[in-house]
Amino acid sequence: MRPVHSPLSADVDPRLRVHSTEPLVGGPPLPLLRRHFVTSNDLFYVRNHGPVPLVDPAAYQLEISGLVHTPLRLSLAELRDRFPRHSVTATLMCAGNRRNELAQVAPTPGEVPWGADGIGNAEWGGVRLGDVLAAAGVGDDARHVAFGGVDQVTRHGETFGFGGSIPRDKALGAEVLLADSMNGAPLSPVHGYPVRVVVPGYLGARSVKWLARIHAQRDPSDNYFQSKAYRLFSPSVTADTVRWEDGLMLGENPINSVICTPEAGASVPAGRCVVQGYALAGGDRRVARVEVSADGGRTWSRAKLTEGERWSWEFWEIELDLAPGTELVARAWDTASNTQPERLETVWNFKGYMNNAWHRVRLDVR
Ligand SMILES: Nc1nc2c(c(=O)[nH]1)N[C@H]1C(S)=C(S)[C@@H](COP(=O)(O)O)O[C@H]1N2
Ligand SMILES: [Mo]
Repeated sequence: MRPVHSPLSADVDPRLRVHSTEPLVGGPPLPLLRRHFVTSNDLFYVRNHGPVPLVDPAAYQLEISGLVHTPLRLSLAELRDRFPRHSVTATLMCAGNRRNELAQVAPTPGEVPWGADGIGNAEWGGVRLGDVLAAAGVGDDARHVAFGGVDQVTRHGETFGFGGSIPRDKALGAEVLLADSMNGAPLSPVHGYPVRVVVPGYLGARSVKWLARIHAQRDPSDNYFQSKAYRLFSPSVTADTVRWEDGLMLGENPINSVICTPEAGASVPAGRCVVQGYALAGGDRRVARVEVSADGGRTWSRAKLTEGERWSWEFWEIELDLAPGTELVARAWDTASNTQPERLETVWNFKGYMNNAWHRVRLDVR
């Protein structure tokens, strides 16, 4: 399968805020994102690391190898015919979501300046990874399942594929799909056509697009995007002092919440105001509570959770009295009683991952 690359940046919806064109990276304005519980395909954030590969569906082959009893090579038709179809409504979020707030502490040079727009919720259709792994027969010694994409990425003068792995137990979960459809339509080229992995509850980087290979193995992936990038370093580490092996391997998302409307800097009249946002829990946890403050975090009120699903974000809403000088703040708890840290300083890291500090929005209240 030789990838053919094409710049598809011109095809993206003009409402997306494009953070980078090559590779294509962009997300929607927050009020638009918060309008529909299921994000439309044209507003779903895009995070690529290299050129978009155009895969010929007739030539497509998915290889399943490694610590399996029966290695498999499946065409698109075989993948669809051999395994039952399932669908899961699930939220994907980039580990870099909310990175731009971290610049208030210190810059994160060379990283995509995501607002809170690196997230989307879609109904994914396809087959269960667990069913495909069962057909191949995963050996007992396989503790991790690794994925490789068709796309080629260049970093530090070297060109290699994008990849990552998840633990075996997660890979066998019914919620993990090899998806070929997104909200009822075939995956578009930028979102991974013809097949991508969807790993609900984990950082978006594990939901490998343009999937070419599945490899059962003893250890986690040694792909650059798991062994070096997408690792969490202490706030004291910088690009100059980094020892990559010290980074924590990212996996499940932390509990997070974001205010979407009103948007930061919006002019709003003093008095009653409806505040809306999203919250997301990681792993198999759910959002248990969202609180919002209209006075910078001194007093809090509990927001109403208006819409949610097992593997999706939770939409929340609250009506608050706004006075001049209002700073709105949001924080959430998950079902394991984890909550968000107050200060950006405690979560800052030089790669800018997993910012889940209290979300603050300053308004112009008149
Ligand atoms: N093959 C491949 N898969 C990939 C990526 C990539 O660059 N190449 N980016 C990852 C990252 S970091 C994220 S956040 C999600 C984004 O998926 P989306 O662009 O469909 O929103 O895809 C992941 N899968
Ligand atoms: Mo990401």
